[in-house]
Amino acid sequence: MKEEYWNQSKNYEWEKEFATVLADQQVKHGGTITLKCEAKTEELTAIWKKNGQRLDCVQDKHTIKQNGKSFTLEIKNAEEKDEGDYTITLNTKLYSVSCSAKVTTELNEWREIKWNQAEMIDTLRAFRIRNGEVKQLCFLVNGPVGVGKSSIINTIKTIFEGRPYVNYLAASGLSQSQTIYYKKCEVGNTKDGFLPFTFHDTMGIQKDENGLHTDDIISALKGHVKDGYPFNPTSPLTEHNLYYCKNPDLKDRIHCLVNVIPADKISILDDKVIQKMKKVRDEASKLDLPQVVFMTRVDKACPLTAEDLHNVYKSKKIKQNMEKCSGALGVPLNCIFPVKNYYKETEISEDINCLMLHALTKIVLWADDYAVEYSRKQTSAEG
Ligand SMILES: Nc1nc2c(ncn2[C@@H]2O[C@H](COP(=O)(O)OP(=O)(O)OP(=O)(O)O)[C@@H](O)[C@H]2O)c(=O)[nH]1
Ligand SMILES: [Mg+2]
Repeated sequence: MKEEYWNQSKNYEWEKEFATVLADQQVKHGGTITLKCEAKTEELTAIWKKNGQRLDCVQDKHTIKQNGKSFTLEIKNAEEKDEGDYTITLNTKLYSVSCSAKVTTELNEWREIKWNQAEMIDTLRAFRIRNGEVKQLCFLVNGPVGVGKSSIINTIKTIFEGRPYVNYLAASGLSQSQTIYYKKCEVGNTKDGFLPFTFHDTMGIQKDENGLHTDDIISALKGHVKDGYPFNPTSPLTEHNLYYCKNPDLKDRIHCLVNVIPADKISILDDKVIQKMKKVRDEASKLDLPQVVFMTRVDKACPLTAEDLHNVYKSKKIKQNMEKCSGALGVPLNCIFPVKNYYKETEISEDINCLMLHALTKIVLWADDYAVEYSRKQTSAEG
């Protein structure tokens, strides 16, 4: 009978009983969630529910208060498990009325980013390589097909050109790699000067034998692959090939391996692709090479981040994806950098630049350390 009455007069009763209703809450982790409403009449009893189940109150966490017409539920030390739909049902002798609100939590910004590009650009332009044997630090981008490898290079070139740069072919949604040559890309220009680092673009890895051969990446890490080499998925480079560098020295080698993983597709990457990337990582580890992950397409993985890039280190989705990346490839979290590439923008975005510059600044320093350490080891081995 009570239920029937409620169904028939839902809107009327809702308006009749509530002076104010519960409001949705988005609270930072560790903060306090306060759900509050006010009834129009007194002598009501209240029942709180979470996701349709009567709320299981935990001491020192949940506090339920009723003060005359005012009803409050306070949840201290907000954490992810407090998320959900909260409902208060007010009971009179005759009928019940309810209202609900959604509670979500957000992370405190857990990695600090400077959202001001000028200082980072100046620092990188002023950067000098410590090891005199090396004129340019070399980064190799490695990852599955169509994940934004070439776009990373376009984005970095865009930052230092000060205008959108699209020379390194970035393709849309294809299953075959668009990059088919080993391509060395300088950063900067003759007018403003070149930066002391280069990026080496590669073909994408595929689950089958159509993609980049892992032996070719491993040869490239050691400096055996010359610029312009046309990748051959079925037959890796041998020392008889024109593009094979027989005696590479430190300047020909790669100084940091940049693995590229798309944030929106990490869960659906084929295990065979991950295994190939791990094989390359293992070889890079044997060479003591710094290895990082640039996690692209953060805008596709998280609507909050797509709306405002400043949310990238507050987003639970992004953090979860970074953790997945870390688990899949065995790269520690502090070597994983979420980035967004230019792909549809025709104007410069300082936010896109800053996120990329943050990552770039780190890898330049780590590659520089590697070059110093490489020579030190060689000298001590010779001596
Ligand atoms: N939304 C979004 N799209 C991106 C981002 N980075 C790259 N893309 C898009 O992803 C597609 C593939 O980008 P590419 O840079 O060609 O990828 P790739 O890894 O070099 O691809 P292959 O050379 O073919 O293996 C293009 O359509 C890009 O515009 C990003 O951060 N966000
Ligand atoms: Mg490419």
